[in-house]
Amino acid sequence: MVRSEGGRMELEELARIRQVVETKSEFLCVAHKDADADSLGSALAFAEYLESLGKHVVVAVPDPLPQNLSYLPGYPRVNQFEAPDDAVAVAFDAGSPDRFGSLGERIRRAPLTILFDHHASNEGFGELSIVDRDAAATGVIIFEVLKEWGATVSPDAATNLYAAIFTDTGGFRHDNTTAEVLRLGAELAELGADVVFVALKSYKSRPQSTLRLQSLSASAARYELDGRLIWSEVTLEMLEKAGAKMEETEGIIDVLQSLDSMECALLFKQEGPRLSKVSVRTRGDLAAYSVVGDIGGGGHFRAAGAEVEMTLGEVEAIVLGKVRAVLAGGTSS
Ligand SMILES: [Mn+2]
Repeated sequence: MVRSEGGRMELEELARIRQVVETKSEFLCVAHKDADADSLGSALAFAEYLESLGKHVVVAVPDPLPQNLSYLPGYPRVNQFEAPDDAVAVAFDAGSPDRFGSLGERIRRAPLTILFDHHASNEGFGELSIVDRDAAATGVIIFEVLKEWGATVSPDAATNLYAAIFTDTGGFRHDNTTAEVLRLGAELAELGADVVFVALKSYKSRPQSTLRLQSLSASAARYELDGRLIWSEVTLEMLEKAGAKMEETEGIIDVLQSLDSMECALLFKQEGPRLSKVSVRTRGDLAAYSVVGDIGGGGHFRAAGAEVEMTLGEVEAIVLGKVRAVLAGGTSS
């Protein structure tokens, strides 16, 4: 069931969205910057539904194209055609237009924006939105919306939605893995989602450069406060040494957060001389989004991130200073 934060049905808002879907003919479905399977899988599944109603749909992702998601059904269509100016923008899986990178401005210019999201830090943008902070993935919301509308979910759409839910739960391992989520996974499998293929492509298809980068970064990890804080970095030098691209950093934070004693895991990435990123994972009382809120980041309770125009050293000083103070202060048990 589609619901708001308090569990109340969001059916009125959904009816307004339904009316837009029925009356408009041009749509632009947009995944966020550094698109993940939740964002792009949701966009592709929703686009397929719109097309089944005879709509003209463009699916777009801000540059660079996420090659690691090329296994998602419908991927070759991404960024193929320019959407007309009057297209309704449908944004997936992010809390602010800024998260849509080079397409953020395009979304702002659209005559109407519909947003589907599950981020705790959602700013509430878009004229129409379904934001369910309790949903494990945006893919959960899209699947529930499609069911509410009586849509036929094809095997391709099921694979896209399964990939969305599977990866946003860390392969059904994170705290957001509930009985409901597992049931949705089973339903999607019954609808023809290729669950083995999704697992293979998500977690068992890494090139050697990715493993080399992972080991460089993991061996550079620092352990503080009796292992309650673990952090590392990916520098431009490491990327060169491993022969890897920045998009290959994805699994490193999972290595860091596998530490038994960790309450906060941080990975700092040097994207340029004055452009850096930080990924945050937490266990215990510490909210991941609170770690990066001061520097314009956001996310969920257990996972968050930020991109900032700072040197690696600058962002490390700010974020580490904050986390050390919070953990040492005993706010986190
Ligand atoms: Mn998501």
